Amino acid sequence: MSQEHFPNIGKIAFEGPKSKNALAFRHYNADEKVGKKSMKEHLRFAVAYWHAMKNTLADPFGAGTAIRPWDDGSRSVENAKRVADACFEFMGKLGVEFYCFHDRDVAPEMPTLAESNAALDAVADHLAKLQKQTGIKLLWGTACLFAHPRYCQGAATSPNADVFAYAAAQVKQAMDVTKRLGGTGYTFWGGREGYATLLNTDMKREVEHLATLLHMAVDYKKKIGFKGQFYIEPKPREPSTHQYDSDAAACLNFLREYDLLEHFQLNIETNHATLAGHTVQHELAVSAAANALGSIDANAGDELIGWDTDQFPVNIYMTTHIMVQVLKMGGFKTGGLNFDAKVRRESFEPEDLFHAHIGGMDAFARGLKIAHRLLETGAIEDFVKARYSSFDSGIGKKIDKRKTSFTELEAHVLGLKQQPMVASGRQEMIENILNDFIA
Ligand code: XUL
Ligand code: CO
Repeated sequence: MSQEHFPNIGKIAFEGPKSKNALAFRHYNADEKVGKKSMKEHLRFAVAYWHAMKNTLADPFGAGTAIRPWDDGSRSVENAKRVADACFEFMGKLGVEFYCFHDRDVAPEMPTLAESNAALDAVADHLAKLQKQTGIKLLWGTACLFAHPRYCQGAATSPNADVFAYAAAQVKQAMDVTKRLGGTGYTFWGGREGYATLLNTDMKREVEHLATLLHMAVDYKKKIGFKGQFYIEPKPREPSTHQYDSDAAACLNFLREYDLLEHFQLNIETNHATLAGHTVQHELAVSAAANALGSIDANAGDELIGWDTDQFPVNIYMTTHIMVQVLKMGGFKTGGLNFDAKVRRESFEPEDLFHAHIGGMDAFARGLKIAHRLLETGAIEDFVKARYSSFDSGIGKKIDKRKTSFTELEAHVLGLKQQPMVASGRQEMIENILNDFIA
């Protein structure tokens, strides 16, 4: 790391809630204990290489605005190494301990697979060096199977077998590199695994091909001895009209149907949940209930814009809801909070990358503390437990244990002296309790 890429910015320090310094943390205090673990152990923040380092901030209506002095835009290994230097300087100053990348973020796509592989290998050597120097680790790697025109009709679900093979080859290399860099996970986001119209699509065949690719990935994982966790990242649409991995429930069903469930967990992204018509806490709860909540792509959408705006998470209610789910499952094991978020097109200076991540980290630090207090007092949990207590004994317990029948239940009801009376759900009271903790 020869040249400094953020010369005007030093190490971001925790200065407490009263600080007026925009380049300081007010709530994220890495080593402060919340319960048994420190904040950094709970939150396991990661920088998303594609957004932080490679996003030009173009949108469908205009060119990129991002000023990124360390990136000359050339498809060279030399440029890729300089971008990596900038990324590690950025993460070091921010105090983020993990990063995530696609193969084509860290290294350029070349005219042939052999050349692309060589470029990626060369950059991976450099990344290994930077990881060693800084202690920063790879949360997960992935392959970009959606940007190149060859993938315009899908990768594993392309109607063309050579394209499928290309995707497999790319995943192979990306897995090799992820293993080499000690990645704790590997993510599959089905970038274009879906369809634009059913009129030209053999859906069953395409979904089977997707399962085939994932089975081969499982085999290859065993073959090379990669110990990281596989994740699937659900998203309902965009770029396709319909994506096969549309939400957590669809992913879990797909994984079960094709005997893949034991090999995969889910990487839940906030705004993908919203696009699927769910809250993020719903998607997290569905995943956790299946023991499959692995990692989180932390971002946010915009209530007024119906597409994947990938904004930084600043809503304390949302970070609280997320951290409640994370704490309830006993915390992350291999996963973490990956900021799959980009600064706005209007926020084009390098410094904006710091403001964005500081905001996201502070919002999650607050969410963590609030969620911890909430769960510790049991204020809401106790209410929920009591709400279902009729299943803890008597006929309820028999239902719970599947030890009864329609005949016995009919007799039970015939013996009741009055109509069943369900207690109030007290939604408003519970919402008020939550507000008290957020205050
Ligand atoms: C796209 C998205 C991806 C995945 C990784 O919406 O979220 O960046 O996280 O491929
Ligand atoms: Co994502």
